[in-house]
This record gives sequence, structure tokens and C-alpha cells, in this order.
Amino acid sequence: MTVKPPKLSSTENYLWEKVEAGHPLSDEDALLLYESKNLGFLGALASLVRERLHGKVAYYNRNFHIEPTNICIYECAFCSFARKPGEEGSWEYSPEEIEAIAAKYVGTGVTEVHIVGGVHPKRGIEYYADIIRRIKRILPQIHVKAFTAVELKVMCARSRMSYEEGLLALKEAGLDSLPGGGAEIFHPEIRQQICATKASTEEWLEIHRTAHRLGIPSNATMLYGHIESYHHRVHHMRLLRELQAETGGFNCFIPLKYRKENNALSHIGEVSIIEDLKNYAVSRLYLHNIPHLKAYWPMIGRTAAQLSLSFGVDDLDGTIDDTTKIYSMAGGEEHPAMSKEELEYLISSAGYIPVERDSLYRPVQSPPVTA
Ligand code: V47
Ligand code: SF4
Repeated sequence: MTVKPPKLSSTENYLWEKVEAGHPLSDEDALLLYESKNLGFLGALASLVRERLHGKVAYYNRNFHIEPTNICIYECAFCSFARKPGEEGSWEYSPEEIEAIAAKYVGTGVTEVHIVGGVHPKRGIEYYADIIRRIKRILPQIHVKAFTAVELKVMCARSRMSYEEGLLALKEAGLDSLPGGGAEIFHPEIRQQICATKASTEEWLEIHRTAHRLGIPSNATMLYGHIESYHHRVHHMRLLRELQAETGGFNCFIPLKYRKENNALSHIGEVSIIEDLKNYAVSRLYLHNIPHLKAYWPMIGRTAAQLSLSFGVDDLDGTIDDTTKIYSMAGGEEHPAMSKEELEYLISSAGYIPVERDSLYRPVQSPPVTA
């Protein structure tokens, strides 16, 4: 039970009462929260909402990633991962190599594979449908969460399919949900500067809208802590809140902290952990209609992930098994991997109740084998 802190200012009192009464916050309210210097107040208010939704439960899952290629036709200013064909450090897995990765997880109890990569110049829907089918033949029970809207836009175009046709073909092959990547910052003032040429805001939203209509749930992200201002973040979350009001298809929101190593924005540095915690709290409070808030621990680190649980976060994502390079290449955890026991210890030592979830946030009752 979250108790109202003593000695609140009149603005803090106004925000507390509005949230306690269950009223959605306005854009102006969100900006007031962002401008607040009272981190204790933000944590308490976000915890009020978090505990109303999830009590003291903190979710995690057992998952691994496949990054089929880091070859990409785009050059986003914040990206440390992408390479051009033939460039040193580039990779391109064959379907057989992808099968070999999946085969390592047979009998381990993992419930989800997360597949994202660079936007390859040549591969269309048929190629990606084929790799999903191959993975599902090896791991029939696995939930396939795959492809950002940025990748989907290009693969649909290459196969001369509408978003609906492309998504249906992938769903038929075994696609279960979409990850939230590629959203970055929707506001044109910022999008123009950091990723002008890839899927636009309207295209990102339309692809997720189409997926939701076809019964494919998805996640949403926001890349923060670079050249954007608070009002750009609020605008970003407003568009997500509006789409969620229309479709109800978002499972979770994942703020992604900009990491500075090896990319064209390195000179701007990174924001502090105070800013990370504040951003989690404001996201939890403003996005009242998105049920889950995820801290992606390879990006912010283990201690910050523990702290985030007291700032609105209810999900720490997964075991990962050192299978993603997007963040290690940008300065995040070098070898991101945690066992089920380590994740449970991380959560319980922060005062929360660990619950293993599947990709739709249903508790996994009796895990078959420990990963
Ligand atoms: O869209 C790229 C981000 C995203 C950097 O849906 C960077 O469960 C910080 O979407 N610093 C891809 N971020 C990853 C992603 C994701 C991650 C975890 C869980 C889920 C989910 C989705 O990574 C990109 C971009 O926003 N990114 N470079 C960087 N230097
Ligand atoms: Fe390509 Fe994605 Fe990197 Fe942009 S963020 S350059 S689309 S891999």
C-alpha cells in the first residue's frame, strides 16, 4: 500500500489526487512530472499505479534473441549495430545457422525468441516466413516475437505486399507478436535528425495498428536521453496512448536509454540514472492504458533495473543468454545473460515477488527445466 508522502507542494498534491482518483494525466501534467526534482514523490506516485495494476509482482521471462543480420540500408545517428555489406564486423546468418541457434534451446524451458536485425537490402517476406517456420519446427511451443515496423515496412515493399498481406503471411508462418523497436522519437523535429529515412511515425503506427487488427499484439518503445526534450517524449507517448485507446493491442512499453559508444551521437553523452528513474515513473503515470512497463536490463544495468521496480516498472524482460549485440555494441552489458535464479534473486532482493511470465504475461506455472 503506497502512502502519500508528507509536505507535498500544491502541484504535487494536485497530481497525487488526480492519479489516486484514476483520472488520465494531461500532457501538461506529464510535463509537470518531468520538471519535478522530487524523485521520492515520483517513485511513490508511480508505485501507486504500479501496485494497483500488479501489486508487488515483478515479471521476467526466459528468452533468447536471434539477430539474423546487422547489414542495414539505413544509417540512424544513434545506431552502433548496423554495417554495410562486406564491411568488417558485419554478419548474415543463413537459414541453417538460424536453425542451429534454435536447436540449442530444445528442452531448456525458454518460452520466447526475440528476432530483430538490420534492414537487409535483399530479403523479403518469404525469407523471414521461412526462418520462422524453421524455428517453429525445432521449437514448436516457442512464442515468436519478431521484426520491428521498420524491418516490416521494407520486407513488405520488397515482396510487393500490403502491410496486411505481409503480416498475415508471417502470422501463418508462426509469428506471434511484434517487438516495439524502431519507434525512436515520433516528433518530426527529432525524427528528421536521428533517423530521417526509415519508416515514418505514421508508417510505424499504421503497421502496429494493422497487426493489432489481425490479432497480433505488440510492444512499443521510446529512445530517450539524446537530443529530444520532454515535450517530444510526451508527444511520443500521446500517440501511443491514442493508438492503444483505439486497438488495445500494446502489451508493454519499453523506454530505451540512448547509449553512446560507437555511434554518430557519442559526443552528447548519456543521461543520469536519476533521469532514467524519472522517465520510468512518468511513463507509468501517463500511459495509463498500457498494462506493463518493462526495464530492459542489458541496456540500463542490473542495479538500475532493480531500482526501476520502485518507479513503476513491473517487468525486467529476460534471461537473454548473451544472444543480443545491439546494446553491447553501444555500451550496455557486454555479455547479457542471467539465469532464472539470478533474475529471481535480483527481484526479491529489491522487495518484489518474482513471477515467470510467458509472452502474454500469463504466469508460467511449472517451468519444465531450469535455463
Ligand atoms: O529501435 C539502437 C534501440 C531498438 C541504440 O519489444 C538503441 O520487448 C539505445 O526494440 N542506445 C531495438 N538504444 C531494440 C528493441 C527492443 C529491445 C528490448 C525489448 C523489446 C521488446 C524491444 O534499439 C531500436 C533502437 O531504439 N537502439 N541503438 C543505442 N545506441
Ligand atoms: Fe538500421 Fe535499425 Fe540501426 Fe537504424 S537502428 S541503422 S534501422 S539497424
